[in-house]
Amino acid sequence: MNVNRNISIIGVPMDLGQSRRGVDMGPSAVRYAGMKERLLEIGYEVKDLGDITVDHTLDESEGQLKNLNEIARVSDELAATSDGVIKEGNFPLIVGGDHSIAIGSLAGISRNYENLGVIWYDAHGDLNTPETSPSGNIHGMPLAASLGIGHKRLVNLYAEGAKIKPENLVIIGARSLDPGEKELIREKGIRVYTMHEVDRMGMPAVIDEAIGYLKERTDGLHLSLDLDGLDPSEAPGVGTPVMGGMTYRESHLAMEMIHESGMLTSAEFVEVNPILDDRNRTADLAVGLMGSLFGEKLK
Ligand code: 6HN
Ligand code: MN
Ligand code: MN
Ligand code: MN
Repeated sequence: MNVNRNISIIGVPMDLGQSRRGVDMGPSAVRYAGMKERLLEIGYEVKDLGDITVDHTLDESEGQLKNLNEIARVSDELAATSDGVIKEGNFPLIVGGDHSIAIGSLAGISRNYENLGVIWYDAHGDLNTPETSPSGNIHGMPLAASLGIGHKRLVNLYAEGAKIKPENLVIIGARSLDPGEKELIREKGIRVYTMHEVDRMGMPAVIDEAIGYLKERTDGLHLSLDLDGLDPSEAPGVGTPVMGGMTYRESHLAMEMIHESGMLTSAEFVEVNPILDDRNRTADLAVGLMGSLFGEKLK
């Protein structure tokens, strides 16, 4: 039901936004798991644009922010690349790398919409600022930066100021929020379905409600899927696992329902770390979820 049948894959082998090595191999692992073939089989035109170059030798920190310079440089390139993909009329499918890359994807993608909607499928809120971050890891900050809050290098990346609006954002699966993130959620009135709501309402009601809410106010929809949104028993290859996550079945259903909405205009899959994985299981899972997101038929 996605209108756009032309997918452009962008790999971003970024590992500077967090502290576990190996997540830079995420794009390779996901390609190895058959991403392109899977999408071709469903009937899409698929172009793999290859990887954006990341210099892993750098280790420059600015105050509380680890590796700020290289992350900002890569994000800027990713922003230009994803913006270009949309301007060519194609669907950007971005594969990480750690979640700091979302700063770049949202900066580039949001240029093309008045009100870009975002579904953030994650155990975490990624709403920290240099002041509230417990770790200094930029992968915990991309949503705050995209909302215009945080270090000016990240906030003003590719274009000045906020890239998305708090009312156009829905977070699903949160179960590890830092105190500053909770405060920001309250202050901005961000819609969050924590695991409590997922358990209580059930995934179908969560997605129905989220889609209904976003449909009224947005003109594009980006899915940012952090594999740690799923339970670590099903997605072990992630750097910051949190128990009590969404299941394989709930996640496939969520992807199928997002597909059925016909609203999806871009997507990213992040935090696959093959070094921490069990025989590429998490990359296989990511590719399976892409199948559902892009409308693979069960019968
Ligand atoms: N992710 N809230 C923690 C931090 O360091 O800011 C963890 C962030 C995890 C980020 O998984 O994309
Ligand atoms: Mn590295
Ligand atoms: Mn995340
Ligand atoms: Mn996470």
